[in-house]
Amino acid sequence: MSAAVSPCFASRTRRPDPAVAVRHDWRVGEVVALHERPLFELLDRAREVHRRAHPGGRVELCSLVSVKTGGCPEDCGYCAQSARFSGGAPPPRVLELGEVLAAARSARELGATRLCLSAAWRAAADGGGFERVLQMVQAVKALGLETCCTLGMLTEEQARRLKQVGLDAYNHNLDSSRDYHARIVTTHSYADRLATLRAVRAAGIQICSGGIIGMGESVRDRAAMLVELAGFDPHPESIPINALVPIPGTPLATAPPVRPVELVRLIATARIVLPRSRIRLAAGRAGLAREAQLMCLYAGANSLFLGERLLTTPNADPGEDLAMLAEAGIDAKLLEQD
Ligand code: SAM
Ligand code: DTB
Ligand code: SF4
Repeated sequence: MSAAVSPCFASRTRRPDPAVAVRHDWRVGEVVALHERPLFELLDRAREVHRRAHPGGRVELCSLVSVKTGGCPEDCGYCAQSARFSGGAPPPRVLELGEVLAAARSARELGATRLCLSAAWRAAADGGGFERVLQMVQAVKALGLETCCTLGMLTEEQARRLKQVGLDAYNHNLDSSRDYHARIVTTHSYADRLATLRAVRAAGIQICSGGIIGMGESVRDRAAMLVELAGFDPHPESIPINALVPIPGTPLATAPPVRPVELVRLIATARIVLPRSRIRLAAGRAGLAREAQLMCLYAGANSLFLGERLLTTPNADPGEDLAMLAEAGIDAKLLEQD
């Protein structure tokens, strides 16, 4: 055997190709047309971009902790945490630092490199709760994990304070197109969400922003959301794609399930439109066959939520997830790697 590096090994160690085109001027019609290409043509194109922009092919494992669950005043039609659809629940509390640290250690032992702290707030309120989240971020960072928060709307000052304690990323999803968002949420606007994303970017925190499919939106709405995200310069560092998990009692409780091929098409389209971003195959994996999930990873997803629970709903089994990656020969991202 020659000692030459095999093509496979080479592709695991190459640097991202700087020549991959990054555009901020996508048009909605163009993205719809891409999405509607014959499936294998779309996949071929997405795959080529993916291999060039993410040559290691590593998948990032991120875990979630809900530090304040439920009792949210907003009316997002998909959400289990809106007080409007789950009246009578006891008032929620913010977890103690020790509880979050225990969750962070378990996540790290499982192989996660990032922890996302979520709070069901309309907007992060100044005061004890916010101060405690700042302590949590600092303590989770000290364990060697990357940190992400999703606390609702943020002011520039709050974003700066989160950056000061070392926050890596902030999750705030556009969820859908501007028009369709207004049909799902009435208590805050698309402009509010964009303003928070700008505050996050201005503070030097990475943007994590994506959406949900399966709320009755059209392919055009999905494409319009990708166009909004691609308008950021640089593109958001990470894009979660959630398949609706229908929650009893919410307006979307009886929405028909998302067909896996729709998820594959959207991920492939997102990979082409947002070549360098990390695309997170987020909620909705619990009901997806292993083969469907692998198709999503093939199409360009390179991150998963690892852990038994998402926020209020069960996630895919972590042992199954690790077995799926091992079976396919996909490496998990280690800290400080592509
Ligand atoms: N309150 C914060 C906010 O609105 O940004 C953070 C928490 S919120 C639960 C984070 C995201 O989770 C939402 O923007 C939505 O994309 C996703 N999500 C919430 N409920 C979901 C569900 N039932 N199915 C799929 N995704 C969901
Ligand atoms: C995101 O886009 N998806 C995650 C994370 N960001 C915070 C949340 C998914 C929540 C799924 C429904 C639930 O468990 O309540
Ligand atoms: Fe749920 Fe966030 Fe909307 Fe509150 S703001 S209802 S937590 S998605």
